[in-house]
Amino acid sequence: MKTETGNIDQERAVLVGLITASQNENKAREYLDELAFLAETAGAVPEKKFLQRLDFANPKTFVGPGKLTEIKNYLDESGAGLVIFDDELSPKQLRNIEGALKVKIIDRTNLILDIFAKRAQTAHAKTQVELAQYQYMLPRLTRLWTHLERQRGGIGMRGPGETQIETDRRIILNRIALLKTKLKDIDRQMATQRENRGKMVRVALVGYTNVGKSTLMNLLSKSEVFAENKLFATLDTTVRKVIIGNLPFLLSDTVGFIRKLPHHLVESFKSTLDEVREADLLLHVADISHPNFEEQLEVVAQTLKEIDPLEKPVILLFNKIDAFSYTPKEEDDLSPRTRENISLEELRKTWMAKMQDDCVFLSAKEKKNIDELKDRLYRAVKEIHVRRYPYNDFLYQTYED
Ligand SMILES: Nc1nc2c(ncn2[C@@H]2O[C@H](COP(=O)(O)OP(=O)(O)OP(=O)(O)O)[C@@H](O)[C@H]2O)c(=O)[nH]1
Ligand SMILES: [Mg+2]
Repeated sequence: MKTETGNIDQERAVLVGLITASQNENKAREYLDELAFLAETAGAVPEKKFLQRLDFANPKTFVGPGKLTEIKNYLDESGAGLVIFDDELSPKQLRNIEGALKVKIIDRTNLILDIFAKRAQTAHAKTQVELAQYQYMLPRLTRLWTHLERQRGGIGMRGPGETQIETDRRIILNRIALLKTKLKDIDRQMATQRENRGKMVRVALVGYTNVGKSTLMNLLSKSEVFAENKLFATLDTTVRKVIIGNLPFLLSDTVGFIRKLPHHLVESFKSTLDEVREADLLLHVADISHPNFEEQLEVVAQTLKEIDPLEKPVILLFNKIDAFSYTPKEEDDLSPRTRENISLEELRKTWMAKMQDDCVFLSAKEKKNIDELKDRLYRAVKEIHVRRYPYNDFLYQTYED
């Protein structure tokens, strides 16, 4: 389907975010960096960032009128053709901002949907994304039509009649219903497939996007799952059989999470996430070299709670220790310690205590501490197996060589 963002490939982009009571300047900057990474993943070229300090977003134009003029002046001078906002814009905000800036406007939700649409490979992922896109589009229909009118160069032309919008709404509602039925059918097929996998212990890799889940999957299962330095490299779940020390289990690689994952997307990706829901053990992967890894851990924990309120055993995997850097503090420096002043060893102690040893610090890329990971994984899978088949001593004698 035609996405609402249109083609933003190679488009020079301006990014806009807010500094609020709950989002200090450092956080806001990190969020804009993440937005820039998202924009690049979608093919745009971010070239300028605007931040404004506000208690809450302006209900009419997101930023205040002064900032909007500043952005407009920049656009006029530079010729950049795209503005990306770091939050979901209401239909009203979108319309007003578009009217004022007269260039293509997209928001964070729209950008994520666009990336998902580009990356979707299977019929399943495509259907899920299309559903999310239509759901996003529905309340914004009026704007879509005004958009079309303008493209036809109809200055002063009358907007589309209510009936036109109504017809279009009905078409989209029908399409949504159809996609939902289609997804239900696919879900049923996939549930059967999962049942057919038998009673093997199931382990799922979960985590923020770009932390190295697929790289770990490839390492553990010696398979070739697509991994690269872009956001949302993985959309479809891959399941592989892995054997550690003669103990077989199923390992699945899943879609990465992100801050403010569009609600519709979580909804429509529910079946992809069944893999997570039905897992016996979760391997929560984090990128310890990322300045914001602790918040990323929190975002993932929250999203997991939404998907699956049942508490599952979790092992935390702190990946990318090879890329971890820190600056030791001078002894006479009395300013408060920041994340940059904390060593890997200190982090390890803190998290080991917090997780009661249920964590492993490793590097998937440089294959550091992989034996420790395999050992930890073996013990965890075995524990689940023993609990499930308490009388199956025979199996255990053969598994433990
Ligand atoms: N420095 C370093 N980079 C790593 C490590 N593990 C993975 N990477 C890199 O991190 C990037 C993302 O890796 P992926 O395995 O695609 O990450 P993912 O979590 O599957 O990402 P999504 O599927 O997009 O959610 C790639 O460029 C990897 O090469 C590591 O241990 N150290
Ligand atoms: Mg991946």
